[in-house]
Amino acid sequence: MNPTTDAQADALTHLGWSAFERDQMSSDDAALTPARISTVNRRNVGALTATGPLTLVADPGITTASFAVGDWVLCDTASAHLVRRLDRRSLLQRGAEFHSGQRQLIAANLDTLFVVTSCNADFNVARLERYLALAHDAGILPAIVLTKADQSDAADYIAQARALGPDLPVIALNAKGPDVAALLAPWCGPGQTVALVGSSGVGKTTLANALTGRNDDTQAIREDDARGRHTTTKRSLHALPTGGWLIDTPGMRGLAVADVTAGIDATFPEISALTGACRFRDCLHGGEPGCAVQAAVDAGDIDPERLRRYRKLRAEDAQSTESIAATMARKQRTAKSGKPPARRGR
Ligand SMILES: Nc1nc2c(ncn2[C@@H]2O[C@H](COP(=O)(O)OP(=O)(O)OP(=O)(O)O)[C@@H](O)[C@H]2O)c(=O)[nH]1
Ligand SMILES: [Mg+2]
Ligand SMILES: [Zn+2]
Repeated sequence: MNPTTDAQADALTHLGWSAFERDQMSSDDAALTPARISTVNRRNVGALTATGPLTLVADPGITTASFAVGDWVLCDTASAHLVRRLDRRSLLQRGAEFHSGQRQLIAANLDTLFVVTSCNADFNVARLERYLALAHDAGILPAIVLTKADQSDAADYIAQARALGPDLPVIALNAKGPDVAALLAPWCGPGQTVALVGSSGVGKTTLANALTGRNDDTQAIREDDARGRHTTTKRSLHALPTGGWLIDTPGMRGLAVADVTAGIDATFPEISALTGACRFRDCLHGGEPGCAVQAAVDAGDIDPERLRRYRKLRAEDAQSTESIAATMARKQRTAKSGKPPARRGR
């Protein structure tokens, strides 16, 4: 069974392999090699094994979109065939389009999510809360990284980010400065996997380069509105000299939530702690009688803006969750009847 030597076992542990993955292997898998996906392409995936990188192809009919960067798979190295994917410790995904009933995989087996924004016009509390909801729902520790602290007074941005949660790490820095690795070291230790997410131009690749020692492309943002130019176009996994792993991602344009009710509740703990005390079990906290949340707003204990954003996310989530359920039911019906799905617009 692979790994065949101690050195290979060490190399696998270095890649982030743990008891969680090992326990999923059976004696039938003896001839297969564990590999961690480093890039997902249209027709194949790039992967790292204990003995080096490989390009793998899955069975016909299995779309590579069903794999995420960070995934563990078992492969046959001789044929470069991806045999099966192991269960994930965590999976970060987003609603692909508003209410489309589909989700897009962002990264798998993450320990920490660096939600990157800048001390400029990119900073948006509602968007940060969306990222936090996705991370919390996936059981991934979020941290807010505030870049461009060298270009303006960061104090107000730091205060707004800190207000998003008592246990939420907030790190303000200059991504081009000398202390990036030291500031982010607590989340980059051996076996740890972190991903950088955020809008285009916030400095994800600048941070990645500082942490990995690579020299991937970065590009200046537009002066007028601080928007980036979508320089990074693919997700990719890279080794850190600290023994951890880092996933850089392309700037995200939209961030829909879908089926992340628990994540939204975890993002707004001061609100979700009270919802059980509302008179109606399905209270939407929008003026119903006996609403404990509204009472806390009236008493000045809950920020009304937080409640407004919570309700908006919950409503969007409910609608997307319904679309997902409908899509799945349709797929199941199709699978049973053996008929291809009806084309849209008919
Ligand atoms: N002064 C300063 N400039 C920064 C900082 N972080 C990033 N930049 C600059 O911002 C621009 C955009 O940085 P990138 O690293 O390309 O941004 P990105 O998030 O990877 O963008 P996409 O790949 O498009 O998603 C570059 O010109 C960086 O040099 C920072 O903390 N301070
Ligand atoms: Mg980039
Ligand atoms: Zn209520």
